[in-house]
Amino acid sequence: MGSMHQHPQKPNGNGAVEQYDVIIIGAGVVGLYQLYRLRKMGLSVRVFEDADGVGGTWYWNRYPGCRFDSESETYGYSFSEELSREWDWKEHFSGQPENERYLNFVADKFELRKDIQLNSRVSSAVYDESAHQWEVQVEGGQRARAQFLIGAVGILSAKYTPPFEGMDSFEGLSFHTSNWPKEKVDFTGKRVGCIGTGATAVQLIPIVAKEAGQLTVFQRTPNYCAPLRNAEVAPEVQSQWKATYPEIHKRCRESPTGFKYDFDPRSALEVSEEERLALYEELWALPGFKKWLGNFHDIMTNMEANETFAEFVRNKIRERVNDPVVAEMLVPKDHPFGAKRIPLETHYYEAYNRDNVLLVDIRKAPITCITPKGVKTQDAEYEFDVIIYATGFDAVSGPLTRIDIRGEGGQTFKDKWAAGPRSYLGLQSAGFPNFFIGMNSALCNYTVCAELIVEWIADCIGHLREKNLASIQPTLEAEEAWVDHANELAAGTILTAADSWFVGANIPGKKRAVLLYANSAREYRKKCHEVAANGYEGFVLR
Ligand code: N01
Repeated sequence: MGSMHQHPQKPNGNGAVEQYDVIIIGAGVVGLYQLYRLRKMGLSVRVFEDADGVGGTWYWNRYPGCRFDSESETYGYSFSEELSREWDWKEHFSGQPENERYLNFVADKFELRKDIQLNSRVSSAVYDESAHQWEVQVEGGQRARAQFLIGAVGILSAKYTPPFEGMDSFEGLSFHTSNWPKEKVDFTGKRVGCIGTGATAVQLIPIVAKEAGQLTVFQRTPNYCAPLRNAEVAPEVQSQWKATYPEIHKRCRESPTGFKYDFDPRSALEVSEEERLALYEELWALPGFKKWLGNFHDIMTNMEANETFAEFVRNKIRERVNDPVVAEMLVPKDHPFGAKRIPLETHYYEAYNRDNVLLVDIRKAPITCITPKGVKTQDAEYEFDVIIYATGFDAVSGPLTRIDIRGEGGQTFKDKWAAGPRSYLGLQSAGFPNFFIGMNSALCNYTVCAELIVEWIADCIGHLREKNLASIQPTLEAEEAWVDHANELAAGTILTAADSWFVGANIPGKKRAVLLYANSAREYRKKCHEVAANGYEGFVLR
């Protein structure tokens, strides 16, 4: 881990307003590269980061088992071949400690720390229309101004904990998975409750189950989980990656999902059942997401095609769980495969074959409150030493609307996005000039499209400065057309067919709206480049 002293210190808030060319909120995957890119252009940049370290998602999510499920050689940055060659990935799907080390390595290698102020949570950002500048307020009183503001806040960073009655009365230890303590939590012999069974819980449950005295899992909706099949990276594979990184990166940039594979162009319904099952078995045996994103293309668009794979997965679950009653509880029946994010797992279903693991269906008997001793449902009370809230995030819009961002005429970003994301290309919102949304909300391997966004924003800022222009924002027409287009695309898929964070349905009261851009990442990249090449078509430059 890099040394903290290289970071600028947070001033006490009584000083003058600091002035930069660009302010970036967040030092995660996007923020770090954005800083590198803008600084190379000779701009003065300040990054404000809430945490006391860099890494974003990989700083906060320290729960056991946390790892990405993109192939490591495709998740790492592609912008520096030197970096790619210097870094050794230990596992094919790298874990949080290594990912945090990687991002710290990046921060050190490119000497990013001197422009990153840690422990600095941005509370508000207000656009000064006459000066074409953003004024940012950091908690504690510090103020800073810049022509450009970039919200590199991550799509899954605003944690959501359901407001269960009595939460504060719990006498044991409790935490949300993205606020996991830095010190190792010792579960030995403990009675542990885990609320939630999304991708996070699916990673931590098998590990906690092995350690804990008793683990009780509270499940509302079962997921279609598929085997990750992680492994250590053999030295010859590492060398092979290093020798071919340019090709690997090119392949990811050109693929429709940012991964090394494409959907199968055939329909699941045009082949014989035998052929279909043969492909399903073949995909199932492979590591990673190919079983989702390398499957017949129409499993994401056609319910009948989808059902052929959904049933295949259900049977795989049934095969792995010894108790048929528990197995049926774990089998999803109320939504299609892929309508929710598919968790990739390692020994998840086998955890339920252990004597010390109990699965509780809270769809049947919902949680009524948290008591000093544990969790109470409609029909029982469970006593715990530790409660884990694996209850997810207020995705995509949450991290932005939680900051008091005020654009032209004092309008708030929160109001602007109240009915769902309103942006052009996912990059800017009309009424908020010079504010860039630095997050990858495309359906794309995170770093792959994150790099696209960073580079697009950097080039755009470069263009404005070169032409001596004061501001850029989308026209309302371009924005409306983009929102309609994004909604139409999603409506043509099965992504809206479940109550998940994809549509904001996991947050009570949040307006249901598509939060992800469901086009092929290749098309998205093409569109972003075209818009820039056509003189920032759809934007107003002043
Ligand atoms: O969150 P989730 P997550 N009472 O929203 C339950 C990424 N990620 O942190 O499904 C009871 O998926 C909720 O139940 P239900 C990935 O994109 C990536 O697991 O709404 N239960 C659900 O079971 C992922 O999709 C990686 O019925 C309540 C769970 O809490 C995203 O992060 C690893 C409840 C929340 O699941 C979020 O995953 C981990 C309530 N009131 C995460 N409210 C990798 O890269 C919610 N729940 C591998």
